[in-house]
Amino acid sequence: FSSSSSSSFSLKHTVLPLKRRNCCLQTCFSVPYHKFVDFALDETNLHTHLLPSPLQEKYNSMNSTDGKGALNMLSFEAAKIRLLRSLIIETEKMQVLDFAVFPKAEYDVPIFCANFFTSAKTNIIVLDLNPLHDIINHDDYKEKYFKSLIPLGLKYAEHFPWGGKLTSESIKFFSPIVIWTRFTSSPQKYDILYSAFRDYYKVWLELIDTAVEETDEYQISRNLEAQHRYLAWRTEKDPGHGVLKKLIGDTLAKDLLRSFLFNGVDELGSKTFNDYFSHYLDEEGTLNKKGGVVGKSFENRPWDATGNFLGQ
Ligand code: BLA
Repeated sequence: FSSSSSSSFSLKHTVLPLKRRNCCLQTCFSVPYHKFVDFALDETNLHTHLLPSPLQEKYNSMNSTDGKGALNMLSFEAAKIRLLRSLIIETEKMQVLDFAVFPKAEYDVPIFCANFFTSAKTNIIVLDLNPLHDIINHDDYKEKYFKSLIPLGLKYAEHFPWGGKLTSESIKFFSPIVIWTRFTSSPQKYDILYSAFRDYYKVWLELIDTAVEETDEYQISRNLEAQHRYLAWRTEKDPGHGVLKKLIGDTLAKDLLRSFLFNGVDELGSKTFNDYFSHYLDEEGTLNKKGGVVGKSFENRPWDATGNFLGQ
C-alpha cells in the first residue's frame, strides 16, 4: 500500500487509517486498487493535463453507515475528457474499484470501464473499452476502434475465462475485447489484472490522443445520445446498486449514482431509461427491475478469435 505516487494530487484518497489497512491485510484478499488509479492518473498526465472536476468538492470521501467502510472518490476533466472518475470502496468484507473515463461528445472514442468487485470468496471483474456505438451491427465502428485490439483481448482471454451468463443487454455495451470474468482471489491473478488494466488503459489513451475532434453537429449529437443512453443504462441497472445501498443507504446511493458515478444522466439528454430500453417494460408497463424480459445469456464468450459476434 504505497501512498499516491502522483505528487501533483494531494488528495485524501490514499490516506487510510493504519487500523483499516491492517484489517485488510489480515483478511488475505487485499488488493491495492489505489495503485490502479494512481497508475491511470500518472499515465493520463503524460498525455494531457488533468484538472480537478467541480464534482471533487462534494464527492471525495465518506464512511459507510456502520462506520466500518470507506468510500474514496476522485474526479477530473481534461481537453478531450468530459469526466474521469473513480470510486474505491474498502470494508472488512470487500474491496471495489469503479473507474471510468467518459470522452467529450466531440469524440466517438469508447468509454474506459473498469469495475472490480473483490470479496473473500470471489472477484467479479469487468474491464473494457465500452464502445460508444453499436459494434454488433455496425462493422465500420468496430473496425475503427477494435480491429487492431483483438490480439490484446486474446492475450488476456487466456488468463481470464468468460465469467458466465450476464444480463443480456450488457453485451451491447461491451466490446470484443471485454474482460468479463470471475475468479477466486490470488496474488497472481491480481498481478495479471493490474497488467491488463495498464495495457487497456494505455491503449485507450492512444485512442483518445489520436481522436480527431468531430465538428459535424449531427455526429456530435449522436455521440452525446450514445453516452446518455449508456449513463441511463448504468444508473438504472448497475449490479453495484445493492452493495452501495447497503453501505450508505438508499438516498446517498442514488445521489452517488446519478450525480457522481454516472454524472450526466440528468444533464446530457432528456430521454428516460424507458425511452431507451422499452423492452424492459413488462406487460403492465412498469419497469421490470429484474430484467426478466431480457434475462441472462451468453454462457460463453460470444465473440470468436477474430472479433466476430456469435450471439443472436
Ligand atoms: C455483477 N457486474 C456484475 C455482472 C456484470 C457487472 C456484467 C454480472 C451480473 C449481471 O450481468 O447481471 C458489470 N454490467 C457490468 C458493467 C456494465 C454492465 C461494468 O452492463 C457496463 C455496461 N459491481 C460494480 C460495483 C459493485 C459491483 C461498483 O461495478 C459494488 C459496489 C458489485 N457486480 C457486483 C456484484 C455482482 C456484480 C455484487 C454480483 C451480483 C449479481 O450478479 O447481480
